[in-house]
Amino acid sequence: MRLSRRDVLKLSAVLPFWGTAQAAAANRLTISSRILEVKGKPAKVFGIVGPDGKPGLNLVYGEDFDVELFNGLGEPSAIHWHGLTPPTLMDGVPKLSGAALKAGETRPYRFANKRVGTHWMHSHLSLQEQQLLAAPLIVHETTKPVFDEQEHVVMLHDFTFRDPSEILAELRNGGGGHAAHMKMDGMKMDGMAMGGDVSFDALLANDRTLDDPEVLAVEKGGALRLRLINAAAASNLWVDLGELKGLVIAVDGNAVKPISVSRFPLAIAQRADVRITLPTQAGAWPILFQSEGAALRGGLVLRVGEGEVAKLSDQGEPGEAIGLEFEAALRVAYEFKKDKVSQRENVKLTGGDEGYQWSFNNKPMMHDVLFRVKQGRRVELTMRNKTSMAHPMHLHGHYFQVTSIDGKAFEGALRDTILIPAGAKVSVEFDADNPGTWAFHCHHLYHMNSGMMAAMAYI
Ligand SMILES: [Cu+2]
Repeated sequence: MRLSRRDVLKLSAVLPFWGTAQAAAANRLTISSRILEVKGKPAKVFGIVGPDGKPGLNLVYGEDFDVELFNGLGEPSAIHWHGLTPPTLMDGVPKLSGAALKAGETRPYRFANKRVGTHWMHSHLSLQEQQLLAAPLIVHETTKPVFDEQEHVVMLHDFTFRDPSEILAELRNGGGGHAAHMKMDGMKMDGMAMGGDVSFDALLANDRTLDDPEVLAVEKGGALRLRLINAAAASNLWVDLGELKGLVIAVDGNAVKPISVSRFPLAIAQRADVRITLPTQAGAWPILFQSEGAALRGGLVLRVGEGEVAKLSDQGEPGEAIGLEFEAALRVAYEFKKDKVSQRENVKLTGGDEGYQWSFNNKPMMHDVLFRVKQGRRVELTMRNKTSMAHPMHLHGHYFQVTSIDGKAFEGALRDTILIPAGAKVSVEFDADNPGTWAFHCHHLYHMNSGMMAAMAYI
């Protein structure tokens, strides 16, 4: 006999040995710390372990999001389900969606999940994300793959041996990479240092550095779907497929018209699904992730048969500044029916000069309401970047369509995170269909913790 959850609830009320009146959640996730060896040195980092003992969670479309989250750290934490559109109280942002989880606390998260695709989960508290407090969150379209293809998730992190609070303090005191960036900007060195203002010790792909990379065995002539997640705290990346070609079939979990690529950008917090058809001869093909504006790179190796894996350096040519050319080439996968825009909002991305103070419309924000929307409206949000750095902007609880870049309208991708390069103007549209108060912020961790953390409320 198969019991529904309601049956179990009823039964548990009459069967005292079940111990609790609540049905057990389908999935238990544990926030824990672990020791990771990076470049021969041990480092204490965090992680989120799923029901199968592996990082994160796999769901199938149609299945409820049903999680019991246990905080196994000796400090508070809060986990946001990046890419899902839960009710506001399940969104995992302290101050906006309830309190953080205390050390040792267990909390249920239950809601009807309406999203499919490559997503992730990460801490939304203090600087924990820099300490690798993140994991994949994959919602498969179907129980069995529709295509005959191998699937592999690649989680990317920028890693530092330093205490992130020290890095933030240094940035605020006018030091670190940011100082160099500001200086170069003053000297009008175009195209330089548009990206990273924090320097890192390693760029990890599934916790491995490029000098000791993950080697993925793939079939001769087979099809591979890479689910790439840029979980870096402060590094926009270039994905380089080298000699291989791939089709980007989804961004931020949402299908796009397949677009052929060998190199494309993946901003902080964004995801991309890339379908690669492998060569028919034995060999080894590195997939590289190059930091924007820095030499540091990471990667993994696809290996067919007995292909020899060459030694790779984790230093490459510094990645050029990421623009919006790739974004402008993306198209929503299907005829997208939408209402006429009934509300327009304009947000200027500002600050970053004195004392690393970032802001929206010249006001530093930490959970402050930046704008309000009315339920049922189609909202156009236009972001203008008045700063000298790029900002990956993320709106919680909704997904949006990219509809205009620098004044040029198009039917772009559906996303939850969009990179706004320095000087750029980008419009997105979304339906105000999920009442609550939602985080709207820059996903660069140090910008977010220095004034670029606002909220969108409902009227
Ligand atoms: Cu930013």
